[in-house]
Amino acid sequence: MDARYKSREIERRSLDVDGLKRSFLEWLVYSVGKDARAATRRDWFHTVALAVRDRLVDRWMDTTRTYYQQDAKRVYYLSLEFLIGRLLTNSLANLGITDQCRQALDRIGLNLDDVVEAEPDAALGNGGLGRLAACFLDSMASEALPGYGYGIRYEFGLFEQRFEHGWQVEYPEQWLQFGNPWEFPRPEVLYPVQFYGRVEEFRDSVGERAYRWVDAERVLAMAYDTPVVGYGGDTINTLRLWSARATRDFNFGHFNDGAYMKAVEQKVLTENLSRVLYPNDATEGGKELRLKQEYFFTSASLQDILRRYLQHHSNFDSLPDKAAIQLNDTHPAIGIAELMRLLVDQHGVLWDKAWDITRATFSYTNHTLLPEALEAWPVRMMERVLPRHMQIIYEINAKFLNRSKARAAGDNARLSRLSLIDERGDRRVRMGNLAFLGSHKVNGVSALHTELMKQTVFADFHAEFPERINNKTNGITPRRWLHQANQPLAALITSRIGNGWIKDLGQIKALAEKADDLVFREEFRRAKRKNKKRLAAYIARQTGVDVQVDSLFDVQVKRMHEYKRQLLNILQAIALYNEMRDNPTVSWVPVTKIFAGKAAPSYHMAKLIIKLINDVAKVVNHDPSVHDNLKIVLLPNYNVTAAEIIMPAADLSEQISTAGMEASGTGNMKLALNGALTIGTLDGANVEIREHVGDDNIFIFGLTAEEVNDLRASGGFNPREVIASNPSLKRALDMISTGVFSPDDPHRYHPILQALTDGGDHFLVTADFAEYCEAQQEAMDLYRDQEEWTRKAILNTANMGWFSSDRTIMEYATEIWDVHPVKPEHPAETEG
Ligand code: F55
Repeated sequence: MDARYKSREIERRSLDVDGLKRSFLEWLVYSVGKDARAATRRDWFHTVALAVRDRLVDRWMDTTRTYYQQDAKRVYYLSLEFLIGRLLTNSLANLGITDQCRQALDRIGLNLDDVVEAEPDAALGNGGLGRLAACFLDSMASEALPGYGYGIRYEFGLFEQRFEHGWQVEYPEQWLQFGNPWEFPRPEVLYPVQFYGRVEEFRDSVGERAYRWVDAERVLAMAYDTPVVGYGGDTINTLRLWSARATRDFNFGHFNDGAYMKAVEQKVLTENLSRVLYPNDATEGGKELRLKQEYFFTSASLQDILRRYLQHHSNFDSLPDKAAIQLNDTHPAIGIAELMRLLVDQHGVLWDKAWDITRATFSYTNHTLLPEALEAWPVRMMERVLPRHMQIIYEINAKFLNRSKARAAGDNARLSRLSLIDERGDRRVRMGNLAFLGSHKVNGVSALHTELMKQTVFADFHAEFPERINNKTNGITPRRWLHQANQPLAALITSRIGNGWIKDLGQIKALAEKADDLVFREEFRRAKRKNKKRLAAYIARQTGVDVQVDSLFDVQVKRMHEYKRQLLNILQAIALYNEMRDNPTVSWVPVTKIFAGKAAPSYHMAKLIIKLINDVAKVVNHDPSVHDNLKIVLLPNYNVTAAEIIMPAADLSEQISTAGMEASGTGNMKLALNGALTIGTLDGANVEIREHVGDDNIFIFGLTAEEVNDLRASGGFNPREVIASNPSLKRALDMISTGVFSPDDPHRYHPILQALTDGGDHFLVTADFAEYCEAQQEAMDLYRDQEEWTRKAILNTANMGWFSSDRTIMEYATEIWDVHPVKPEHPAETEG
C-alpha cells in the first residue's frame, strides 16, 4: 500500500492531539478545499466535523455488522420529527475526545467553542415530541440497544422566528445550505412509494380474491444516514432519513418543446414531498401534503425493515421476534395498513396471519389528549391518495366491529365510538383508533396522562383491551442536558461523586447529602451564576436588554400555546410591575422573566400573546420607577441550541399548563435537573417530579385535573366574577384593554380579553391567577434566603435521576419491545 495512503488511514482513527491536528489540516485542504489563511469559521466547523466523523465510522460499521451477524431484534422508532440540534459537541463528548480536540485546535490557533458555534441547529421537529425522539436515540445508543430512527430529511426544518415590531415573523430555516457533514447519502438505498391510482381486483393463482394497486404515481425515497453516537462511543446506531426523488422516468424520458419544461416542473413538485416540516405542534387539519409525507416515510421505512428481515428469513412468521416498530404518535400510523398491504398483497400472507404479525410488531405512543390534535383524515382524501389503504382500513374495521358487536349488546353509540371511521359530518379515518387497534401496546408519556387516556380518548378501547395501555413517563438525556450543556455544574458534580452519573443518572442522588454542606452550596451557586452570566450575555446580544445576573431568573420556554398559559405568566408580571410601582420603597427581589417559544404560523391567538409579551416588556423595561427590579425578555428563535444556554441558567421553572392538558412536558425535567425550582400545576410529569423532589422543594398551585374537569362539567365558572373579585387581576386586564401596552392600537388585545371573559376562559387563566400569584410570592420570598434556595435547588438536581431517558428507554425495551443490549464486536481494535 502507498505509504502516504497508509499513514492517512491510521490518521483517520487517531484520537490523540497530534493525530487530530494533522487530520484537521489535511481535511481543511483536501476536502474543504481551503488553506488555513482563507478558512472561515464555517470551513473549520466542516473540517472538524469530517475529522470527527472519521473517528466513528469504524465503530459504526462494527455496530451495524454485529446486529446483522447476530440477527438481533431491532427496534425501529418511526417519527416524523427528530429535533437533534447540533451534533459536534455531542459527538466529541460521547466519543470522549473533547479535550483532545480543544487542544488540537488550540495548536492551530483556534477555539473549539467558536468552531462549535458555526454548526446550524438541526431543527427537524416542532417541540417536545421531536426532542423526545432525539433523546431516545441518544439513550438507545448509550444503552447498546439495536435501535434505528426513521424519519424525513426535511430540506427546511422548523422556521426561524424573528420579531418585527414585536410580532412573530417566520423565515425559512436553511440548515442544509452549506452542506451537512454528518450525513451519508445512500443513493443506492431507494424505494418506490406510490400515491393515487386505483385498486384492481383479480383472482390469484389458487383462485382467491386478491387486489393490486394500479395506475399510481410513483416517488422514490432515498436514504441519508446519520451516525448516532452512544456515550463512550462503543455503540453507534443509525438515524435514517428519507428524501423524495422523482423517478428515473424523468432522466430517461425524451421530450419535445414544452414537455421538457413541464417534466422538470413535475420533478420539482414531486420532490416537494420532503421539502418542509409542518410547523404545527397541534393540528394542520387535513392537508394532503402532510398525509403524503406521513405515508412516504412510513412506507419507505417498512420496505427497508422488511428487506433487512428477509436477509435472514424466508417467511414472516418471526417478524415480531426480530422487529419492534414504535409509532411516535399517530403520524406514522398508516404503517399499520401499509404493513398489511405489503404482507397480504405483495408477499401473499393470509389476512389473519398478517394481522397477528402486524399487531405483534407495532406499538404506539400517544402524546396528546387535545381533541383538535387527534389526527382524522377525510375518507374522501384517503380514498383518492391511498385507495388500497382505505380498503384495508375498512376491512380491519369491519372485522373488529363484528367481533365487538357481540359484546356491545346493541350499544350502537359505543360501537360508533370504537369505529375507525368517524361517521359524523364528512367521514374521517381516526388514526388514533387505527394505531390502538394495530398495536400490542399503547402508552402515555406520564402517569397522569396515561390515566386520562384510559378515562377519556381511549376509554372504550381500554374497556375492550384492558392490558394494552401502559405508562412510560418521559425522560431526557443527561448527556446533552447536563454533561454537555452545563459544564460548570457537571464538573462540580463529577468532582464530588465521580462521573458515573453520566451513564447512570440515578447516582446523582448522592448529591442529596451535600445539600447541607455550605461549601458545596457555595460552589453550586457559583456554577449557576456562571451559567446566568452566559445567558445574560446571550439576552443582551439577542434583545439588547441588560438583565441583572443576581436577579431571580424566572423561565418559561416552550411552544406558544394557550393551554401552556404564557398568558397567566405575563398577567402575573403585570401585577408584579404594578406592585413595584405602588411600593417603591420596599426592597423587592429583582426578577427577570424570560420567555421563549414559537407560535404556529397560523395560530393567531398564540401570535397575539407573543406581541403582548413584547409590548409589556417594552413598557416595563423602560420604566425607571421599577429601578430595574423587573425585566421581561422574550428571546427569539427558541431551539435546541438556545435551550442549551437557557436550561442551566434558570432559577425558577414555569410549568403552568391547565391541569390535564400537558401530556408530560420534558422542559420541566431539563430545568429541574439543572437546579431550577419548579412553579407548576399538577399536570403531566410535574406530578411525578413533585414525588421525586419532594413537596417542600417545588411550588405547586392551581386546580387539579379532576377539579378542572368538574368545573367545566358543572358550567359553574364565571370568569367575570373571578376578575371582579381580584383587584390586581382586574387592574392588569384593564391596563391591557385601555392600551397601556399598545398606545398605537388600544384595541389590539381585544381577542385575548374576549377569550378570558365572554369566551368562558377555557384554559382557566383567571381561575388559577390568585393561587399562581401566591406561589410566585413564595418563590420570591424564598429567593431572599439564598442558602435555603440553594439547598432546595441541590435537592432538585439530586432527585431527578429517575427522569433520565435511559430509564425510560429501558422500560420500553423490556416492557414493550423485548429488545436487549447487544455489545458491538470491534475486530479492528483487537487485531495486533
Ligand atoms: C407535532 C405535530 C402534530 Cl400533527 C401534533 C403534535 C405535534 C407535537 O409536536 N406534539 C408534541 O410535542 N407533544 C408533546 O410531546 C412531549 C413528549 O411526549 C410531551 O412532553 C408534551 O407534553 C407534549 O405536548
